[in-house]
Amino acid sequence: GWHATGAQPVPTQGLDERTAWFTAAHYGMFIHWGLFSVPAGVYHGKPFDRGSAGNGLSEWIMFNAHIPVAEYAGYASQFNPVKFDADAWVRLAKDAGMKYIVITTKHHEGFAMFHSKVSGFNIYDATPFHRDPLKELAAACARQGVRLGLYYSQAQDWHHPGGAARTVGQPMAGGDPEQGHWDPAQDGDFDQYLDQVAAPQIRELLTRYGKISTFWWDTPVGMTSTRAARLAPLLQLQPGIISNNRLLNPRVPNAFSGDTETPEQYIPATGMKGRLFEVCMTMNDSWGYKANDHNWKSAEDLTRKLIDVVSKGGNLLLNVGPDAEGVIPAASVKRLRESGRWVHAHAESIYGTTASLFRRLSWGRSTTKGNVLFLHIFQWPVDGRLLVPGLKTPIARATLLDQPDFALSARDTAAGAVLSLPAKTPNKIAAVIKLEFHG
Ligand code: FUL
Repeated sequence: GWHATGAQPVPTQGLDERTAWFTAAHYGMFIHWGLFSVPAGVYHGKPFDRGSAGNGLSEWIMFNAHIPVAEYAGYASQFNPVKFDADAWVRLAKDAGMKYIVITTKHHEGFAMFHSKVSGFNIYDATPFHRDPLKELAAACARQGVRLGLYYSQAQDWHHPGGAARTVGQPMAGGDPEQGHWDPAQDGDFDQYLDQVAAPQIRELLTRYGKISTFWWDTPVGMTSTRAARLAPLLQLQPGIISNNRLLNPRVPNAFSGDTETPEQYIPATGMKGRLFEVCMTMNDSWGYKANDHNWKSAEDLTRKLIDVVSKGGNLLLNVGPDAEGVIPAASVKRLRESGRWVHAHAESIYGTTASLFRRLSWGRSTTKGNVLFLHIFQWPVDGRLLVPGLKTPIARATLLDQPDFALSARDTAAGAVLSLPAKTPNKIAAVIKLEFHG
C-alpha cells in the first residue's frame, strides 16, 4: 500500500454491511414540506425574519408568531398542492446526483404529510388536496431507484395536546420561557402524546410505505431514556434502517445515539472520528419554503460544499422547500441541475470514495478509493504546477478525470510530487485529477 502524511483511519462503521450504501452514496435530498409552506414565512402581512427560536425559519412561524392552534390549522383549507409531481421531484434528485431523499412527514407544527389514521390533522383528511403525497413519493422512489428516508418530529409537536415541552419542564436550548406553549389547546400529557400520536404514527410510517432506508428523528425536547426506549424499538419494523442521533439529546453520547451524527448548517473541519455523519444544509436561509428569502448559495458553492463533506468522509443532505402548490422553487432547481452536471461528470471521484488522506490541501480537497486518489482543485495554480505533499509511493499515472487519455507529467521533489497542469482549469467548479498507484 501507500501512505500520505496525516492519514486518518477509515471509520470502521463505514464498512458495515447495513450502512455501506449510505457511506457510498454521500449525497441526498432533504425535503421540508408542510403546512408552513402556506404562510411561507409571512403572518398577517408581517414577514417573520427573526423570532424567539428558529431564527425566522419558515417552518417555525407557528412558534415565532404564537399562532393559536385552531387558527394555524386553518391553513389546511388553503393547502392544495395540485402541482405536486412525485416523479419530477425524484427525477430532480437524480439529476442533481443525489442517491436518497429524506422528507418531513411531520414537522414541529404537528401536521402529518401522509394519510394518518391516528390524527385527522393530516394532508389527506384536512386539505382539499385529498391525496397521500408520501405514498406517491415512495412509489416514485421505488420506480426510479432512489432510497427513501423519513423525517419525523417525535417530541416537539405544537398541535397535539401534550406534544410540547413545557408540560415536562425541560427548557429548550435557547430557553424561551413559553416552551412551545402559547395556547391552552396545547396543554396535555407528554407521555400520552408520545403513546397516542408519535408512536402510532411512526408505526404507520414504517409499515405502510414500503422500504424505508433512513429515519430522521428531530429535536429531543423533553425526551428521557425511558421515553426514547418506547420509540426506538419501532425502528425494527424496517430491518436495516439507518437512524440519526436526534431521538435523545445528541450532545451527550447515549444508548440512542443512532448511526449518524447530524451537523446542521456547518461542515465539521476534520470530519467526525469513528462516527458516520450527514451534514444537513439549506440552499437559502430557511428549510421550509419562504417566499421572501432569496439568499441562495451558488451552484459552485453548493458543489464545493459537497466535495468538502465527501473529503471528510461524510454525507451531504441538501435541502429544498417546496411551496404550497407542490413546486420546488425555480432557484433551487436551477442550482441542482447545474451542480448535478458537475457531479455526474465527476461521479467516480464522489460515490464510493472515502475520506481524504491529507490533513489540509491549500488548493482544494481530495477523496480516496482503493489505490486511487482524487484531487479536487478549487484554486488552479497560476504557474501550472500543483504540489501534492507527503506521498510515500510514486504515482503510477496522473490524469484529468475528464481527459483520461492524456497523462499529466509528475516529478518527485523534496516537498512532494509536482504535477504539470494545463494553463487553464478545465472546470470552474472543481477540476478533478486522478492519481493511480501500484498495488
Ligand atoms: C432543526 C429543526 O428545528 C429545523 O426546523 C429543521 O428541521 C432542521 C433540519 O432541524 O432541528
